[in-house]
Amino acid sequence: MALTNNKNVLAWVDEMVALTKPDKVVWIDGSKEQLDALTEEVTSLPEGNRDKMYKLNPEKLPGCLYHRTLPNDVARVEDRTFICTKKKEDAGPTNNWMAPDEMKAKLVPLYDGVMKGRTMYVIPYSMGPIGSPLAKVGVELTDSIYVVLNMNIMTRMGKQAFENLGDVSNDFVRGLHSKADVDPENRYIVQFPEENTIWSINSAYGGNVLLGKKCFALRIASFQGKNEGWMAEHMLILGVQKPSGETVYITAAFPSACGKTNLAMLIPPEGYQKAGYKVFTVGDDIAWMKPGKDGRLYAINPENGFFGVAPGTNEKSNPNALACTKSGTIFTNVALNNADNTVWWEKLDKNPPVDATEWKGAKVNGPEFIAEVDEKTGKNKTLAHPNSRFTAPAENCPCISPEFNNPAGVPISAIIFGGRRASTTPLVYQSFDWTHGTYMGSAVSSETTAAATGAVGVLRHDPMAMKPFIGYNVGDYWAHWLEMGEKLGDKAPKIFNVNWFKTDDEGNFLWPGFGDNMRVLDWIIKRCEGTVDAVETPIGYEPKAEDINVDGLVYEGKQFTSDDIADLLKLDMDKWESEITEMRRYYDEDIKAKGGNIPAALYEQLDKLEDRIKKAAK
Ligand code: OXD
Ligand code: MN
Repeated sequence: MALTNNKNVLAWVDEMVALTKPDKVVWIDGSKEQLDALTEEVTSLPEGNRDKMYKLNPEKLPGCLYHRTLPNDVARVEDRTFICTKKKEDAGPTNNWMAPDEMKAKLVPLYDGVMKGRTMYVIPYSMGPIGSPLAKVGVELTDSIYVVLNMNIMTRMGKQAFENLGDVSNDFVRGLHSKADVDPENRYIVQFPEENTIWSINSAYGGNVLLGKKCFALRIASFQGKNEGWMAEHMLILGVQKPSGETVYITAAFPSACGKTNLAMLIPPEGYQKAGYKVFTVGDDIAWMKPGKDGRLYAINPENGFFGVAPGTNEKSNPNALACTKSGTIFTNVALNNADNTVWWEKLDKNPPVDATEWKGAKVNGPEFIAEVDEKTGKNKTLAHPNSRFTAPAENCPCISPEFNNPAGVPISAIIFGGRRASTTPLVYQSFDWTHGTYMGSAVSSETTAAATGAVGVLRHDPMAMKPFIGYNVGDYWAHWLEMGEKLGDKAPKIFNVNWFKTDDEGNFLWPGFGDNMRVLDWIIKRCEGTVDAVETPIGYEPKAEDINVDGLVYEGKQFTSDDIADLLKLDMDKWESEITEMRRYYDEDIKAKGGNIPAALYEQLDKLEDRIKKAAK
């Protein structure tokens, strides 16, 4: 039975039903009975069925499910992701583009009758707390129970989502997903920002099919934010509660594999804990931010769960994330420990299960399998896929913020950018102002590592960590950042850049990272409060070495000193000259020459930075 009287929703569902021709249409109300029945259905599928999910050990992992996707369907597919605006220039140089009509002409035949013999699930969901002025409604149509069960964790799903919409509004995002034949040749993840519409076909893997996440909350929402005066960003949100009881909120944008979930769930070093500091998680991946009545920038996490990378998550690296996965979690493409029907992934612990099923479904002797070398890649085999995931409810998180469901969001004091840089970029520095901070965001780049194929140490530009997620022209996106700064004026958050990944000549990390990043957050908070000085350098404000607290910081068996901090802050002007040359090339060749409207203010920032660096290099 339809769960809304909203005519726009009903008309669109009818239209999509006519196109995809399902045998049955089921509206997802979000009730426990309905979700339990779907769980029974999908776990009762016969062995070998592509859609099958498995129940895990009910004592050790209550309410947890396991699923594996096809080996050709294990990650987001940026080369098959499109922004379809009427004009090509509106998609800009960082997106694949096709005209909406042309794309629909291609996709309509793929969707025509694709749900024959299947059920269409109509999923109403809210991105953001129900009733929040910052929240938005989406409806996803899908033929996958896996999607329904994941959306239940990642969003506020069910009929209450329609409360925000009412009977006449047309302000909802229309998402159509079909796993179709999971044919990689015909896999498309398509955003039509001008129509609030997403079409995804031929994938059954999380990032491509949970349409509330990257497709809506970043690509479509960034476009909406530009038009409506707010920001959708690839940022974690955390709160640092100080001994006084006051909490300072910070967002941070890092490219993938740079530790966003770890920072969001940071456990402060003992000294900080004893002094009364606590870190609370509001979000680990996406922030929607809008100026509040008091003129400050407020953020909500539009999601309701964490879609995290499993390998590398362990009791030491992120005990809070691990705790999130202990109940009500869906695991995708990790390995199974058949001895007790639990899960395993690389670096969970040092004991791979002996009786294991690797992520593709083969029964193996875990330790022996890992020791084997893959002839093609020369790498050790892994039991879990490197991009295997957990989908865990936010409410499981031991350090979830008490403000997580606050409809007003949390006021942001600082925005941090960062990437993985072996050299050049210091541990932390602050922008001179918002415009300079916007330039810093546009210059975010991260080095490829030995773990990935291709050359090592190659810079990959990822402005604001949003390269795959900006739903319009990157130049207009930067202009929007500048406009937001003007609107916020002196209430704007302060902007910082961090680099946890500086190495010595042998490639050893110079900074311990993880919980000790609290020491850098401490300085950032003091800068926001105006209680600590800084050194003015050509690239921005740096801490005085002695202002980064190293009490009790023992790294690699040795007490960390202010001299070690000084090393992490040292600027090599030759390297910065190369950095500037590369940034100018990036702006000119990768962005401007390809139709990116770079704001003059950013070119000015680049010129001024170059001047300062050249003077300092003399
Ligand atoms: C990502 C993710 O790819 O969050 O950024 O899954
Ligand atoms: Mn992400």
